[in-house]
Amino acid sequence: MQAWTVERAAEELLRREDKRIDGEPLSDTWPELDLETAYAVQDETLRLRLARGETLIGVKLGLTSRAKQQRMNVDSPLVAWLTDAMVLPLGVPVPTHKLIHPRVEPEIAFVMGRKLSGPGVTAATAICAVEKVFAGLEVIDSRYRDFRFTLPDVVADNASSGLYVTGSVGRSPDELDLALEGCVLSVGGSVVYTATGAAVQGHPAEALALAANTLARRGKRIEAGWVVLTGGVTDAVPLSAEAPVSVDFAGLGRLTVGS
Ligand code: 0L1
Ligand code: MG
Repeated sequence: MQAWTVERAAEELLRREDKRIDGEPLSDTWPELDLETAYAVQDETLRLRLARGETLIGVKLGLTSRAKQQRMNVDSPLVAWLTDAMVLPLGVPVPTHKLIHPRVEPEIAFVMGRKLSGPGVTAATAICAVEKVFAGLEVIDSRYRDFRFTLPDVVADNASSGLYVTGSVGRSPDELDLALEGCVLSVGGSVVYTATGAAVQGHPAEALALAANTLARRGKRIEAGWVVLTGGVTDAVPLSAEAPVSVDFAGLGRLTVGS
């Protein structure tokens, strides 16, 4: 087998995504894959996405809650990219024929009023750059069989990006205590997980600060108008044809996705 390079790995991950096939984690045959190289693969997949006409519209954090870290057996958060092709319009069924093994997780989403550049960003400065907060549901998908991966694998795979939907009404961040924002995830009307926003790094604004500071190490920043998904508040649930998945947030409202 040919040796992996950043370019080959990026092409392979996008090939799996486009053909809707999963495969073994890169690290199985590329044990030298470290975090720096994995972010280079992620950036190369973004370059390829933009070259085929997608637009960069934001960032997503992954594995910012203990629930997600424990489930995926990975103990650090990560940052990845959002493009316009990942937007699922409100009320539109999830196009499962384009996904491999979709799972759904609740997210607290920010829309940025101002740009945010690290280093040295704190949660307090981060939240001042947020214009509106929205309820979100992310439909994650993985190009790795059974979602089996190491941290560098999932970084390279753009944090299992798939699709996401946000609610129609945004709230000002000063209207809410996001650490205490209650979140109930239900499948087919039955409650599966509950949490509050504090599950996300103690406060979703901490996750936003972490994204800005992590991006700064790579010479990048969060732009005004971007969407930031702060990471799954609870573990994800599989999306099945039988039962829609809903989230009820205390202040941000309700969202449902189904196929
Ligand atoms: O597949 C995964 O669960 C990794 C991405 C994590 C997404 C999140 O925590 O929001
Ligand atoms: Mg997520």
